[in-house]
Amino acid sequence: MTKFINPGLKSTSRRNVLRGSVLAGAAAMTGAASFAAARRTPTPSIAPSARFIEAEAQAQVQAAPADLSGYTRVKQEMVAPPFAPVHEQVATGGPKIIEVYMETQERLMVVDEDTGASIWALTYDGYVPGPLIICHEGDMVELTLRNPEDSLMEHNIDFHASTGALGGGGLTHVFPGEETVLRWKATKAGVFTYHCAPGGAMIPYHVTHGMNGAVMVLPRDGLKDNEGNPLRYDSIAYIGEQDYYLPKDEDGEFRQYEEAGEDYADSLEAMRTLTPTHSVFNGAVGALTGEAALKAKVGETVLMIHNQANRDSRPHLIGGHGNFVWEAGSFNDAPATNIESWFIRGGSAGAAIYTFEQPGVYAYVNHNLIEAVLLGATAHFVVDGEWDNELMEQVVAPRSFAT
Ligand SMILES: [Cu+2]
Repeated sequence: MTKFINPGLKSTSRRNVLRGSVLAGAAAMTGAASFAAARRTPTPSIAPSARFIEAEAQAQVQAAPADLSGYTRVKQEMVAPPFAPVHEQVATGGPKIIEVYMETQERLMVVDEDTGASIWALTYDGYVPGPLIICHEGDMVELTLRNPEDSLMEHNIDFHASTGALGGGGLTHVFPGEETVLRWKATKAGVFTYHCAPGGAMIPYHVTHGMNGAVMVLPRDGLKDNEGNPLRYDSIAYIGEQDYYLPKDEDGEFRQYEEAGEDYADSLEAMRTLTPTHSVFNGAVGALTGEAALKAKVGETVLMIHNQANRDSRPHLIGGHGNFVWEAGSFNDAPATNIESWFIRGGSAGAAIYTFEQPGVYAYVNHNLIEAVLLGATAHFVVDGEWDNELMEQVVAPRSFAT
């Protein structure tokens, strides 16, 4: 198997592959080389130079060790979205070191069964979005990130919830067959995105291939409403919105590829249009509708977490509301109340709480309805319970008004 995405992987020793820089180089060294060269478009890297990163790692070695006394260690088992890991809403005891394990997995995923559109998704634990991590403010998250030997690419992780070293991105580059451990302190309460950021054009390539997810940092005493009263939820619906830019052939059919990364040049060309072919919830068209629809009951309070690592969105719950909404994600701010649609900035996660009052099917959509209906950004909540005629009643069923 050729690990062609990272040009230095086979010919250069791990030590010499300077972290963070192969990156930008990798963009120009794959099948995209001719494409990139032909256009003479530079690929600026968000990452600083490899030398800088090395210096930063060295600075860590020389710094005083973190004081971990007073922390207790707990493991958090990752679960598949749209579900949330077992957690406390109000923290008990002192601060914790939350141990989390994730694997970078490259896997072929069907994006739309109707058209046969598929993608060699780049994922954390095989999921799009990556698993939801939950901790409390003042806790530490200690992630072991492993890249399996049969992977073709280098991966890392940038936690927007963390502080320093590109969100940990500068310290977590793992090549196939490598693992790394990163510990960071959750100092800001809120919901935050995380994503892979290997460098250069590989950053948007990995992010638009599914490599992103969310962390929720709860206040130690739990969520509060706009007046400071405790706010609790019965369940979590964790929704990751994913924009895909899938290459098409001359006949307009979605291209198929043999392995991860083979679509690189074609994908870059599609990405440059800034026009997604799909914008879906939880990895694929219909991933949260039909049999896979989200379930709730009248009276149930649901915390909806919406992650979008790359592109703006505007969630709306058709038939319901956002009773309490932290659209920018910060739990340090009072939530907005009773709003119809909220804004999720690309590169962030937001949260909204709603208590269902009527049974039926509610569509949770990106209220750019073109994206909801034509590109896939629709989920369904199927809600059981008693209908309330005071809230709504069909007084006259549709009938002809001709006399
Ligand atoms: Cu990656």
